[in-house]
Amino acid sequence: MLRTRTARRTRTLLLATIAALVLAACGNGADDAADDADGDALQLVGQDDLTWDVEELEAEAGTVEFVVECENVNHNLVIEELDEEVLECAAGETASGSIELEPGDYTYVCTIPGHEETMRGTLTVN
Ligand SMILES: [Cu+2]
Repeated sequence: MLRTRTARRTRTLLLATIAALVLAACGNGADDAADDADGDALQLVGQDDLTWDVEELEAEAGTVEFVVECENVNHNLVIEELDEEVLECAAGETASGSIELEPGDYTYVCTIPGHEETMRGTLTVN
């Protein structure tokens, strides 16, 4: 009798554990999806010394999303080859924007006068 109850309790515990694991796995899956959404965005910092913190980026073809944090100076982000501005960001703020890109090599540049020479990076789209 006691043994049966213990066995039942063990089985219940086991089922609860499995259910918890499954839920946790699903939960993680959702988190991963959210992370991927964020992870897909290319993160850059427009620095006060008029450089990007990252000068080489890679992305998958399609909608490419950028998130740019500006330190204490305004910047913008233009895909030079397409002469298309993806975003502008004000000093102290973070801006995001996206652009459709086919596979190829692109240059991302801040076109604010005086920035263009030093704020250049290479984006490889696969
Ligand atoms: Cu700039």
